[in-house]
Amino acid sequence: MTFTRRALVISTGLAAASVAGLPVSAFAQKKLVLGFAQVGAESEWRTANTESIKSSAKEAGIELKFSDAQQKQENQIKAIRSYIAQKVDVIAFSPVVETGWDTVLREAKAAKIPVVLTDRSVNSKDDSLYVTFMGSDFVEEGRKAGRWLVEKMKDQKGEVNIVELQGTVGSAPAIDRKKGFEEIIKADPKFKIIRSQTGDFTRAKGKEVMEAFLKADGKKINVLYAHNDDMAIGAIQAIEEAGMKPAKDITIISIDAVKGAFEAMIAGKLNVSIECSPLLGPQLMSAVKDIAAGKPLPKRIVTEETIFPMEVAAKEFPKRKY
Ligand code: GYE
Repeated sequence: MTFTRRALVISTGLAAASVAGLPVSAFAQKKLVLGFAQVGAESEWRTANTESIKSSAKEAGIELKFSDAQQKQENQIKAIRSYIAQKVDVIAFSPVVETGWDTVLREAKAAKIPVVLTDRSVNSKDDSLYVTFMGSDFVEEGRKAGRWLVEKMKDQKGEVNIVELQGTVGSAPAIDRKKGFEEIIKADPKFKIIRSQTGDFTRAKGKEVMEAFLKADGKKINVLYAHNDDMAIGAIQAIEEAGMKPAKDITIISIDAVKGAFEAMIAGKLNVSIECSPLLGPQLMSAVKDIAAGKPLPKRIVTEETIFPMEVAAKEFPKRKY
């Protein structure tokens, strides 16, 4: 990610009387149209995120044009171009990867269509290309995972061999969750990441890659760090099929805290899940309305989150919304 909390206080500088060069009244008189270019449907998190965006658009009376890019950047770029051609009022998207967006974002800017980033950010030098970025602090999520592990293993004398299932290559959550986790565990040389590979945030790939890890290292593996719950759930299956006990023979940490993770924790198969909220819809709709009303927005809106170890899973489960 290119910017940090520092950005929280920086406003967009949008003048109250006009939005993207149009008078505010032009927005106020008609139903707002939002074009949203979603990443895909790769995980339980993503499904909950899509549902949050669709239902809150409806509730807010905003017309939503929605597309699913099937985890391909070229599809997202195509969708954004079609929203520009359709002259929507606001474009929002979760960039599948961090880089390669400047051209299409410049096209949106030239067409005077404001862009909101949700969930994932872009790595661009020009932050005038979007109004705001709302979503989680992925580096901090990685740190939380690391801190939980350091505490859990504090009495462990020998080496702690970790395998890592990374998210989509080049995506902000994969880059940042790795970075935050490494930053914490490097304080003690007993922690060693012995293998690290992408499972593309899906159950199927999480299982496949874990099978390969187990084949190569088997009983040597002490810990699995998965960048999301779905990959951890896939890996749990692989661990069981290899005749080992998940969360006992191998300590498992993952991120998102979706229902599937709670079920796994309650069944005693996952040790901890770090929360990452997909419920960004209401926030996005209010940002769309604020933009239309010419209100300035903070450049960065950070989602507040916590962590759920397996010991609290049964108690917390009924309260979970995704
Ligand atoms: O953790 C993962 C999803 O970008 C935060 O994408 C999101 C991540 C989430 O596929 O499950």
